[in-house]
Amino acid sequence: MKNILKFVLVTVASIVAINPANAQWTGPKSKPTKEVEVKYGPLTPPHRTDADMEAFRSYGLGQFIHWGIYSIAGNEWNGISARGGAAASEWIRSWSGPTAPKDWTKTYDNLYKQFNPKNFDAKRWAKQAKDMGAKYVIFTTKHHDGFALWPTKYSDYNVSASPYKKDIVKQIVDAYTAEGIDVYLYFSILEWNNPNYMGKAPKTDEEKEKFSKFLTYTRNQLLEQLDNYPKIKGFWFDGTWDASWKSAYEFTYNLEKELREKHPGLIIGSRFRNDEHGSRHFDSNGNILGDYEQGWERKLPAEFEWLNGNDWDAVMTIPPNGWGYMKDWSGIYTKTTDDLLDMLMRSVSMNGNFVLNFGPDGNGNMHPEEDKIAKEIGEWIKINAEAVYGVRHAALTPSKLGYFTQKDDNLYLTVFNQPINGIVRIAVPKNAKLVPGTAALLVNSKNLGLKQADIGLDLDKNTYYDVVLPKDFRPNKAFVIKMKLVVPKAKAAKLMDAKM
Ligand code: JFZ
Repeated sequence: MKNILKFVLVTVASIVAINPANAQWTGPKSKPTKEVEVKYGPLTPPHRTDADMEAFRSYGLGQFIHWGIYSIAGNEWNGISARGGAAASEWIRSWSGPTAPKDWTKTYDNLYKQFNPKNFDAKRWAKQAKDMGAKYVIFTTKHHDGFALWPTKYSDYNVSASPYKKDIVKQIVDAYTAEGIDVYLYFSILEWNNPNYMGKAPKTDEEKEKFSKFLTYTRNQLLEQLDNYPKIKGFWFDGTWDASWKSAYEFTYNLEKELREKHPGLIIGSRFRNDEHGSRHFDSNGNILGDYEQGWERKLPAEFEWLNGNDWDAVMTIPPNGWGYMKDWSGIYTKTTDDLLDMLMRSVSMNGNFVLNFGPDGNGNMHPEEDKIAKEIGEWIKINAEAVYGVRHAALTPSKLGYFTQKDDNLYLTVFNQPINGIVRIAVPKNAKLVPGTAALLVNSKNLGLKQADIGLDLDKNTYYDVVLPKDFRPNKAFVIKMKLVVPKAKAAKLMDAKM
């Protein structure tokens, strides 16, 4: 009887887990109501407090780089655009339909013979990232096409077979580390052209043998990366959604353990593995699988509560989609520096990191628009760094004007929407132990007028503090107001309410 009950529970749990409506990683998450037995659950506590994890928590801004042989194409071939024919520029190998060039897959799989990025200079990229204000970088060591940018011993399809020959990953790790930027390696599990890889869960003995070879290969490559690049801080896994990988939950559990033992402090997000019921990112009981939630991709949480107190980062493209180099940015909406700063501050105000993607071209140059955006973000952060790094979510009513961040008794409001009356009104819960005492602009350290406002809203739980902006203060970029939090002076006088 007990066994039957367990079977029913487990079956229901796995149906729930594979239902596409539940496959959504983002958005509010409800905790499962029934506890299920989970053997292959989290390997680390939900809120690590070691120095590496604390560093992750204070990064604020990161840089993502998608670079590989897809960068040679730039989302087009012989002047014909892959838009509409391929899901994204780094997916161009799977270009199909009427616009796809003849024998395209074959052409693509031979592109490595042209990979010779003559302008590649890891130090230049690292310097740019530093000037932009990035505190970590996530670099694609191998994307879905399987081409390795390091000289792996476990596959010939790697950079040493290209005319460029040299180890790219090593140059990235060294150059970024030298700039004080932490390095995370992006690693795609799934490989499109590996004969031992399959999407479906292996069934026959032959399939099982093939896939177990693939698993061994994956393990070898990951251990090799830890051996070659001991300075890295973490892995950013991708391509882990296929049934084959999901069926290998025992292997992936042991592999995660092995990686962590080999490299203490290693940070791994929730996109690496699933439990034995097929539940990804969070196990069947809603516990996070990994050190931070890794499901925020090209979307940001609307509400802090959705995050359930988990660490997280969001990765973002400048174009709507497309992570690899795209030569042609015309006719699509590309996010502006203001858009991206807004997303950065929204993320850090909710205890997350914001990771901006760059897709350099086949010669090793960033897109000119990326250069411009990196420069503008850096200029803004230089002035407002205090509000960006090492800050936490502030437990205040969200402001319509921008985003709050907090560090000890410093409260920051980054204003994106300029108030028409020149007053930045801050709602503070009436029972708050600390309230704004002084206010100043970060841009010039000028003190601003601050007074308690008394407005009548029925059953209002807040009291209001008005920061008065200088008369002719009309900036054309977001600005930060820094406030010192103090113990409130005295309770407001008791006023009589009408009896009705
Ligand atoms: C993956 C890759 O396929 C893509 O090329 C890029 O590297 C990106 C960073 O990661 O894309 C995904 C993965 C998961 C989702 C969407 C895009 N998802 O589940 O929403």
